[in-house]
Amino acid sequence: MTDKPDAAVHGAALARLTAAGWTHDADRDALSKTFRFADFGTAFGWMTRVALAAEKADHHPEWKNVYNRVEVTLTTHDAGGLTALDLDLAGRMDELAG
Ligand code: H2B
Repeated sequence: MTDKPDAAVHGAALARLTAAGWTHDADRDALSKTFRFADFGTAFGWMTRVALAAEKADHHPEWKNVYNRVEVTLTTHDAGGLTALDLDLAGRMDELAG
C-alpha cells in the first residue's frame, strides 16, 4: 500500500500541476490531462518514453490515444486516490512532452 502524501505537499504539487494544465477530479481524487502532439508517431514516441518511466516506477497511467491526442488519468488504485507516485509521474509526463 502506498501512502498518500501529506496535505501540504499534496496541495502544493496539485497547485503546480493544475497551473500546468492538469485537472483534479475531486470525486475520484485523480488527475487528468489531454496531451496533443504533431502526429501519431510523436504521440506514440512520447507514450513509449512514459511507459518506460511508468514501468520503472511500477506505477501506470490510465490513458487513451486517438491519433495525435493522448488522454491521461493518474490515480493510485491501491490507495484509492492520489499519491506521490501520481504527482511524480504527472511531472515526468510534462517534462517528456517538453
Ligand atoms: N498503477 C497505478 N496507477 N496504481 C496502482 O495502484 C498500481 C499501479 N499498482 N501499478 C501497482 C502497479 C500494483 O498493481 C503492482 C502489483 O505493483
